[in-house]
Amino acid sequence: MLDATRNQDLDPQETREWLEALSSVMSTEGMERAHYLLEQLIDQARRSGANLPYDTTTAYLNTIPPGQQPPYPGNLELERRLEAYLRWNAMAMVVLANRSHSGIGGHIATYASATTLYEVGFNHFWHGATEKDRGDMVFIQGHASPGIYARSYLEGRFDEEQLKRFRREALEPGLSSYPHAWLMPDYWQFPTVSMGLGPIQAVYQARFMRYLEHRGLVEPSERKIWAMLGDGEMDEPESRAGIDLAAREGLDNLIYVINCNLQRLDGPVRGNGKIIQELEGQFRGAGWNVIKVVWGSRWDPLLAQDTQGLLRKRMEECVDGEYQKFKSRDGAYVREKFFGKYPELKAMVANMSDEEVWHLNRGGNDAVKIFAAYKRAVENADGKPTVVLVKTIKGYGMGNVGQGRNTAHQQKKLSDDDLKAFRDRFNIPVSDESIDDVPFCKPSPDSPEMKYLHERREALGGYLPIRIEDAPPVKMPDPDRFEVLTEGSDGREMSTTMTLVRLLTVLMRDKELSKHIVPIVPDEARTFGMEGLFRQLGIYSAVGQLYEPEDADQLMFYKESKDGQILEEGITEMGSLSSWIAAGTAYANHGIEMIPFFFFYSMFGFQRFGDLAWAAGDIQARGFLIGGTAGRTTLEGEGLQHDDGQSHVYASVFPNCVAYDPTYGYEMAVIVREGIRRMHVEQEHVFFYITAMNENYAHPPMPEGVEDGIIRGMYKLATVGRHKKRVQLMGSGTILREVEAAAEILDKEWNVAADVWSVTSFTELRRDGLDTRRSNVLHAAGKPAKSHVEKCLEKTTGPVIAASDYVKLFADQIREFVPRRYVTLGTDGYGRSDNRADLRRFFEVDRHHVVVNALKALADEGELENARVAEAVRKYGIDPDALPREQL
Ligand SMILES: Cc1ncc(C[n+]2csc(CCOP(=O)(O)OP(=O)(O)O)c2C)c(N)n1
Ligand SMILES: [Mg+2]
Repeated sequence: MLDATRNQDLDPQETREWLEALSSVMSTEGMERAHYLLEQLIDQARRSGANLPYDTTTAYLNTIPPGQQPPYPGNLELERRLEAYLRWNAMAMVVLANRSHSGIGGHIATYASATTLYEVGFNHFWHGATEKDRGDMVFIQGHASPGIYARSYLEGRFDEEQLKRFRREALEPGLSSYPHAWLMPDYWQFPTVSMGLGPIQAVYQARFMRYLEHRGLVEPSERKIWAMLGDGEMDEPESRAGIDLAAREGLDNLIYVINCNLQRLDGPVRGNGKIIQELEGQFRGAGWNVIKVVWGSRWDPLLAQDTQGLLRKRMEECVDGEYQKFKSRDGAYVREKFFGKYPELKAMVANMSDEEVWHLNRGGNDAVKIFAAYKRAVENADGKPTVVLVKTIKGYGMGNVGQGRNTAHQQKKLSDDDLKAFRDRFNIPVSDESIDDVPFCKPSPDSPEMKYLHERREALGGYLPIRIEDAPPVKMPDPDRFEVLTEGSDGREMSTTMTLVRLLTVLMRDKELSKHIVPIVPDEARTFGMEGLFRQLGIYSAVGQLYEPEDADQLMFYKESKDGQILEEGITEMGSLSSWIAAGTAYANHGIEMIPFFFFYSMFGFQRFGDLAWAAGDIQARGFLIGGTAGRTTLEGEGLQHDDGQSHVYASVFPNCVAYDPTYGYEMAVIVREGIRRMHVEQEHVFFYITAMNENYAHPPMPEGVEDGIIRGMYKLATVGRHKKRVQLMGSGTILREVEAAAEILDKEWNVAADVWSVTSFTELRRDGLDTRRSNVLHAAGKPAKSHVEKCLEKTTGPVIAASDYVKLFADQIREFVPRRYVTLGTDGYGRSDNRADLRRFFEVDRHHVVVNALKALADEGELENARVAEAVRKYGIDPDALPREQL
């Protein structure tokens, strides 16, 4: 508990003396000295045993006092006019879209609250892409996109027809609801609309820029990363997840601007508190520069008069719920409720009209205040990231239907009266007759406004947002680099993870290729046997290595260096994926193709970072995601929270994720080679998910002619036995080896022959099957095409049995394309800890269950007596009455 007397002044005379002393130091010796003295005083008190509660917040005032504000370099009058047009057009887009299709959605209130925040950025700070570099990276609040489109319209980048296709993009080109690089690849850079994914991505983009500089891959530059964020959005854990890293890494190229309009979707962000203060405390505590822009210039004279601190006290004691309500009412209300609480304050505004009281503006509606904050943020070079906390008004200018209303976020329709009020409020040249059409408006091309708009962007290097893809492709590595795997392991037992690490080690010797590679691990390198790379490649650290590592005398010591190549992220899969996204989009953001390999525990992959991976697909990140220790039964002894039997199912729903579950080293080699070719040579917009296991076994050399099948998803590995009865056995990942063993048993013990198929990707097989089917439907009169699965199986006989280390749904994906009886085995249910053999038996994917299911399929085909199946169940000691695994 805080001491109750803490904020009470027990001796005002003494207080004044101390404060005067401080003022005198500030004026004669400067701020630095004053700061030093204060630190000394606090230190002395602490050393004497005082328990001084640490306050991370400052007064509820602007961080930059009026005296320190730089002169405004722009033409405020022209900017104000331009803002009015932007506000109108952004609103018109949403209103028109919802008139033609009620329910199409869109947001007015977000941009209305943030217009000036964006305009000061566009007019004075945000650099476009030039010959020198690609300019600043600006993460735009997703719901503000109508305003950004409105600006592009004024700039001539979009015409009215395009604006009319806002949120209508399915059958003809239109404007996406939100920033989606996938849908507007020449325009949007960063998908942000899933709350919280923008802020974390921004941190890692800022860090990756430093990484590229330190590795000498790009020139050091003044480029900044700006993240425009919502105050409600900051509640997402991901929004704050990267802020400690940003401070630790000294990312003074990173600026967050948080639009504190005090509201989220349903209502106030912190009705009973103050979001600005809360965020200030958190960011200061994390080591950021915090710049608060709370009050607009119209408050300056009042604050200057506030010698007794009563106005400050009132500002401090009001909570956000009240501040919100003030702006949803009128000047008389503010006079009564805010100033009216204390007679002295009431007197302070006695000479002001209600109108003037109403126009006491917030920081976020004052370009001068915002400019001062942004300027300080970009000039800051003290090794700290900066957050600008700006107080704004949700639905500003929307009048009774929006401003400060709890319903503002969802407001999409305005009546004629509301439109007229909006028009009058911003002085838009639309007549009463035409107001019902909500026409888009722009000043004439030779007007001072339009000249100014273009001049400003020219001065800053060009229009934003813009996304450019012109990175040179990488050169395909020499084919013999892959021989390390295609020639087999010569009987040596190793895991597919080890095969991949071996391949990576060899690829790193290719000087040309290796500079593009970015290995990323979330504290998991030893798990995957990658510690050898620590020494070989070094772990990236912005400051190098300031200590002698404990294992310095070892061959594979823990080497950190400024030009280190490995990103050792610590235990953050979200952070690591953000790094992977930054690397995987370097082709667009830096003009250089990078090849990230992110190794993680597969269970903590898609299941944990699914939404961020969705954003990675949207942003068209390219690279390899490696799900290590994958499969429900390959990981011995770990259990429920670690055993992954579903990541491939998650991966299968990402439209541009190409996923493989290889078994043998040569399959791994072919897949990685294909990944490099498709993503980094052909520059397709796909990413690869490859599972890698930690079960050791020998890897055979690559058979002839299987490469195409490996890539397509299945190929014939072996034919076992010569009998009349025949089955087709499919397996993927480590379970393929159980399937191979089952084929031997079927041959030796049951006189059944089997063709064994290695399925490297059920998911790719399904895609091919669906494409084939669709094409046959649409070209019904032509010769029907066949899917790869059909082509593989058409010349074979016997029922088909598939087993994998994933839930049955994984193999079930191709059911439609299997021309005969199809039985799938998989690991449905929660994982548990045990050894591999027992786990496989438990989940009914071991060789004996494959045999029993094959026999049953033959029996169902009438080729075998059911009694023989029952005999097999007995023979292998399988309990016929055990509960289904998903019930255990
Ligand atoms: C992860 C996620 N959850 C929920 C939403 C739905 N949503 C969209 S906007 C919004 C409120 C945003 O509030 P805030 O961040 O304060 O933005 P602003 O007030 O500036 O509109 C919510 C809940 C979302 N887009 N993403
Ligand atoms: Mg908000």
